[in-house]
Amino acid sequence: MAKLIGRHLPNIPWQEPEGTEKLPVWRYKGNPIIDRFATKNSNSIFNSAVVPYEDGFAGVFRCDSRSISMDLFAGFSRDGIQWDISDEPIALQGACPEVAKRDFRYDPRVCFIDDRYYVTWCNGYSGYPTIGLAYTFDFKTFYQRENAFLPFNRNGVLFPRRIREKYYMLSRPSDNGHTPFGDIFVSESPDLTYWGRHRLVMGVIKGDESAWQSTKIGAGCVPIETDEGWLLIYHGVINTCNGFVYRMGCALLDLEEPWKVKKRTKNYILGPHELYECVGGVPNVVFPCAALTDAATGRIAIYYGCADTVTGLAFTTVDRSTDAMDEVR
Ligand code: BMA
Repeated sequence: MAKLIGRHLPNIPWQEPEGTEKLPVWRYKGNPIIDRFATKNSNSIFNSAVVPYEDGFAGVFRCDSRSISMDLFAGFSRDGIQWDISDEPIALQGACPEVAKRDFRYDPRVCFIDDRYYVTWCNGYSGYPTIGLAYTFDFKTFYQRENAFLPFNRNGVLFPRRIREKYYMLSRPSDNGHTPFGDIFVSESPDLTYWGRHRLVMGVIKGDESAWQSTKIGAGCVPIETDEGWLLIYHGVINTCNGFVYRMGCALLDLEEPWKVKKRTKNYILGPHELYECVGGVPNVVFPCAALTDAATGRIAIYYGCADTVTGLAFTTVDRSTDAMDEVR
């Protein structure tokens, strides 16, 4: 039985699975929790990240506007389910003008390290996607730092603590379009500015052994520390006659050498089955970007984008997710 390491979160959003639930992950009955029009000018709100904050929760949300401009918006919630999201995008401060130029911003992740909340996202730099980085103490003022990597890159996800004195970030090198390939890498940094010692963590699985993850994969939620390893919830993609289909899987990474995969799900743990996951701006997408955890009970609440349109909530436990994994071949 794996154990979650970390804080107790007695107010974690939670519903027990019904007897009929067969998959290791089950949906919140009130899904979607965030509607596409939840802010004044939004066309869609999805692929967003939340964390515990004060006696409730805070988050950074991807809202695409009705002109289909992609940007990041801050929000707050008392219960993690009803969200109050700003109508104005986050104004990033403090970066050198070359980095601060706004191009496009999407798919945020939020990671608490030491004393502050770091935000990573896919940041357009002169038209090229790379990993943007900023931090905040209060979800009101955000300070931007240097982009983490050269283009082309997406799905930058920080580890929530230093490993052997170094920061670690997962990422998925890509191209400038709707990337038809992609594996997960990890990079190390002494200071969150200079990144190196890049290592392959895991790749797609070719053939039909685990075909849902045969085209590309990318890190999803901030890795969750357990006594058996880092639990990584990620997305996997298959290319079909009808385009890409995004599903959710999980893996267990070595605590000290996080490029070493101990186990990984052969079967997906959540796929686009409900109407709001199958129909929308981009059909057939579940895209995890954040997880809340409660070390006392082993509960995990996953926030995920649905069909690039709305935001969903789903649940698992540390036992159910680790039991769903197979040994790595
Ligand atoms: C990826 C990203 C995600 C999106 C997904 C499905 O490449 O752009 O933001 O959810 O495609 O469209």
